[in-house]
Amino acid sequence: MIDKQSPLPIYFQLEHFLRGQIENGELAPGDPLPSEREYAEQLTISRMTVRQAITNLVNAGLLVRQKGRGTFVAEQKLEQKLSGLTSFTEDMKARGMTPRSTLLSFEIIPADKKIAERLALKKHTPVYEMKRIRLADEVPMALETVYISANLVKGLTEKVVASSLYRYIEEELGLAIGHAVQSMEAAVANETERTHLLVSKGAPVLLIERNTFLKDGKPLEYVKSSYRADRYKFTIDINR
Ligand code: 16G
Repeated sequence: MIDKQSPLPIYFQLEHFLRGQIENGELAPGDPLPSEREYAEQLTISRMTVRQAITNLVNAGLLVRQKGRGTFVAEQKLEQKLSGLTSFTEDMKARGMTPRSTLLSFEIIPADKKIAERLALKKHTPVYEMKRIRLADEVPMALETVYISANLVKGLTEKVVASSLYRYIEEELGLAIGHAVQSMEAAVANETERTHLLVSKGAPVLLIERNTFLKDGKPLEYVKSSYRADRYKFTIDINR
């Protein structure tokens, strides 16, 4: 698998070989990688060269280094289309995964300036604030804070928000959810995100803000979420 006569650098050949093994499933998500020493001895190349190949694959998100444990094949990212206005529960069920939420807090607070603006309410109007960890097959995927007008969405309970908010809004309250405006930006996970998403220092997250409206144009929710960038990949269809 390594051709020392080739003009291609040796680290590049090894990187290409490992990439192939990951793509064809010979190395599966979660599998431990042999150590740098083993590769170096087996291929009679330097450990520096092995490290270069592995570092490139870590940087590309195909491998993960775990302190004191070694290097592993990364989990595949969940691919999420940004074309439909769906709920977390719907997204996970559509993938055959089991959604679950851990409710971190649930209270009624007076809307501050930003929340009031996003929900087209007067400042200090009561809004529900709920913080949830969203899990798929028991793996934490996102940390989410939802603000919703308490006068519009009545009767919310901890039980409701521990399952599906959209289902309650549509099926129990009969409100028609229309469209949303969403933004996304990259950030490094802060301490709260690291604790709840079980990621290490320096891990990347995708910060998403969603402002959802009912079909009649009334603002329904303002949501701030942090998605694990190591587990999520968003795709968009674009037309010319
Ligand atoms: C998604 C939405 C969030 C919505 C939630 C409802 C994004 C960025 N966020 O997580 O706005 O409140 O679904 O989910 O997509 P539920 O019906 O499962 O409670």
